Amino acid sequence: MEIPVEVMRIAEEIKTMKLRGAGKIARAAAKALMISALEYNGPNDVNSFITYMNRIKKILLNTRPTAVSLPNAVLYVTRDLGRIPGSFEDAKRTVVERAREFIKYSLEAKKKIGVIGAKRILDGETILTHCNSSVAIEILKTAFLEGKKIRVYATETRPLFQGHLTAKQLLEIGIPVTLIPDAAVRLVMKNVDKVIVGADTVAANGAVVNKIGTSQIALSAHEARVRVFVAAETFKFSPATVIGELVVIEERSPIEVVGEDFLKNYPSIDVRNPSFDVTPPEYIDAIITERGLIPPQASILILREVFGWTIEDYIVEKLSEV
Ligand code: RUB
Repeated sequence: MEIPVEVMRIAEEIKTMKLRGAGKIARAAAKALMISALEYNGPNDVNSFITYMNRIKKILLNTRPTAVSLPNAVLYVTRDLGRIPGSFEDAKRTVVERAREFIKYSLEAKKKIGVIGAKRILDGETILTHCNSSVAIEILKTAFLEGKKIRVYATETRPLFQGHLTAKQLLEIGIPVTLIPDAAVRLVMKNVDKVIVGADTVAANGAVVNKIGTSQIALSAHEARVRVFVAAETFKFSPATVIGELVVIEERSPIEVVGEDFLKNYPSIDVRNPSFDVTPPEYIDAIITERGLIPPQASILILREVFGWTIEDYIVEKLSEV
């Protein structure tokens, strides 16, 4: 059976970053699975349905490699399809229900993090943020709407300038914002009270993978004794890191860094474009999740809580499924 056009469009938009941000791509993947189940018109048996869903799972899992929110969403929606009692209609219905559940949970988690995170912001503070994290922005928005007079430094976030989006979104909310080049972070750090960033993946040891440049910002904050907060829903915690799997860092086209002409004119210059980096837990003061604020070292407890105490079995089983 053909993959629905809308599903292919969602996968393409994640790949080309028209849809971006770890939370948004997770919800988009859940939506794609829901559409796939709703539009399935192949043979009426569970096995054919599972084979079809597995094809879609693969397409979605191959869009972008770093944010664990995406595979976590896919596995949440499609877990144990073969073991659902009843007819294949029940399996279909379960996929649709779980996708809706995930999307709802994810949107509510963002709101909760906004409320929890805003408690850490004091009236008059200056916050620095990086890239374009909807969850970090939710915190800033909540604090602002609570009446706290805050200012924000937003880094432009080369090479794709997601910081421009952040600056525009903050402006819309009414928060005074100053856009700075990424390289200006250390210079302005003396005027910053807190750093708040999002996350694509949180590892079991509390290391945070986020947009390239985050670890330099954390280093600079550490030097200036400025506290660093990471806003991350629990579905951004990576179960596979519990058994030592490494997070794959996406490496994008060098064209995003220097443009096509430069690459053509200087073919022997090696240009690299790693999209994410890893901030060690020592440089993070707290991770703000919808379950509360935790020290990064407690990430393993979140993983145990969310994925169960038999997490190792869970991972081995899930990894072998895809
Ligand atoms: C986006 C990025 C964001 C996280 C968190 O990178 O690094 O900080 O995804 O976003 P990209 P959110 O632009 O490459 O997707 O808080 O919205 O989930």
